[in-house]
Amino acid sequence: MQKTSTIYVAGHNGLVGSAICRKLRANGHDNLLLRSHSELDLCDQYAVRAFFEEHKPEYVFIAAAVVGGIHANSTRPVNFLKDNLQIQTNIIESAYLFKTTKLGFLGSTCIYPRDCPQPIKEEYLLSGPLEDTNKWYAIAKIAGIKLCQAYREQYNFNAISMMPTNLYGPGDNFDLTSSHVLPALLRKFHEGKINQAESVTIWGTGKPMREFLHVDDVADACYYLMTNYNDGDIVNIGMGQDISILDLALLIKETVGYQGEIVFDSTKPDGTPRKMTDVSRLHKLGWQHTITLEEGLKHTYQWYKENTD
Ligand code: GFB
Repeated sequence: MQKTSTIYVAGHNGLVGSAICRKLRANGHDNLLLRSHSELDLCDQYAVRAFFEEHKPEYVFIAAAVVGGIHANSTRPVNFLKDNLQIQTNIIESAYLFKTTKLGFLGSTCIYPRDCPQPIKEEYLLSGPLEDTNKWYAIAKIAGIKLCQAYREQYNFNAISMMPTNLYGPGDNFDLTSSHVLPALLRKFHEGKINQAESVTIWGTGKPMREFLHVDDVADACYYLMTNYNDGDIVNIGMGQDISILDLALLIKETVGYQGEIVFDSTKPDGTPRKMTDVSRLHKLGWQHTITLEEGLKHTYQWYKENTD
């Protein structure tokens, strides 16, 4: 990617897209092509095609997707499956048709089977049944990977697929019904502290294990792969360390300075028991994370206090 290359970041207002834009700008790439949802509906095939025909971006990051936590995933199956299939298919097809040099597709580690061995190697894809609470999203993302691979195989189109683990950071969604666990708990403990609540409720048993990578590390890895990797095989983006939801809650409680109790809502699902990436492929390619969970949490909590009511 040259400094003057036209780079389209689909989803630039989202958590990952905005971090990718920060990374690109920090590295001197100022020729960014950005469209908000109201300016370009990515589910509209004709609008996407017209946009690509007019602007012919040389590089494309697909960070646009319908995303959400365990509750949103289970309650909006059509959006998680249909909208994501449309968004990614429209962009990949148009990028190929209008001669984009290289495309980077962002997936998720929920593509892997629910009960696969840990840490999760890239080759475990499609080796077993998916987790029920995120199967719609997972199927859409698997289709996106396969479409990138199909365009590479049939037309030699340089599309790569990157699979970030659970991520968090500034610009995250803090809505308690649709968010992921980390922003939800930051908000719950913060509000518990402000309101001097006796307890804060966390969903499920607290036993599931998750891996959390700061979004600035994710953006750095995506940039690294876009500039250094040209293969059809998927690449995990993670730190290779996980933590139980209860330990995460305790860490957030301490970061926020909340003094009350933690209680569990066992009517809410746990989801996948464990999801930790094997990052040896990424490490071999030359990239490692730099932001620890403790540092990232402090930074994100600071951002939350400065940017939300
Ligand atoms: O982050 P999360 O919503 O999604 O939930 P997944 C992770 C774990 O945290 C689950 C528990 O065991 C939740 O029950 N949890 C505890 C909470 N308290 C809360 C809370 O207040 N809010 C939320 N949201 N969870 C997502 C997938 O799975 O991971 C997506 O649904 C995507 O498709 C994403 O792949 C990365 O980690 O279970």
